[in-house]
Amino acid sequence: MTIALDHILASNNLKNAGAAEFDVVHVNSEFFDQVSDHDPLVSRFTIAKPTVSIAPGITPNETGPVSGTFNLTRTGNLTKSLTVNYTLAGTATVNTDYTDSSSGTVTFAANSATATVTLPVTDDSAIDPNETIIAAITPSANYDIITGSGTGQLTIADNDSAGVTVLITMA
Ligand SMILES: [Ca+2]
Ligand SMILES: [Ca+2]
Ligand SMILES: [Ca+2]
Repeated sequence: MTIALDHILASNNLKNAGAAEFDVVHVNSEFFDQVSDHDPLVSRFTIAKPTVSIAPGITPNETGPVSGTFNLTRTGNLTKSLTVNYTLAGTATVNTDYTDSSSGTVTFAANSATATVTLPVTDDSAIDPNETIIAAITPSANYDIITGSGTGQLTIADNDSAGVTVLITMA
């Protein structure tokens, strides 16, 4: 019996992404001991989806003003860019107390494990302490959200007070 060796070439990224199997499909089963490159070959790769998570970064502050940030992290194959959508909620009002410079979409650059959402704050004159911004990653077929790490919360530091400002001018 002659055995011809068949090869499937796969990159390490693909091979290491999950369980890899290689089989010869014996359609020529009447030749029960035939194993040659005339047989169809099948390769099976189980590709794990990347995981993403979000966490609060810089605390937003009306004084400055200082933009708030959320830091996103991903694991898995980093070689391609990955776009993640998110929603914003909380007691602060978007486009009033802050703006969303990313418009609900943030992209991990190729070969980058982190991405940042930046939310510029409005230094208004309203007394609105402890207003919150809650960002939540939107589920997608392109990634898995790490359980318990799909949302993050920031609190805007206010700089307006109910106190009366008295200006004393010395004669
Ligand atoms: Ca405000
Ligand atoms: Ca203010
Ligand atoms: Ca304010």
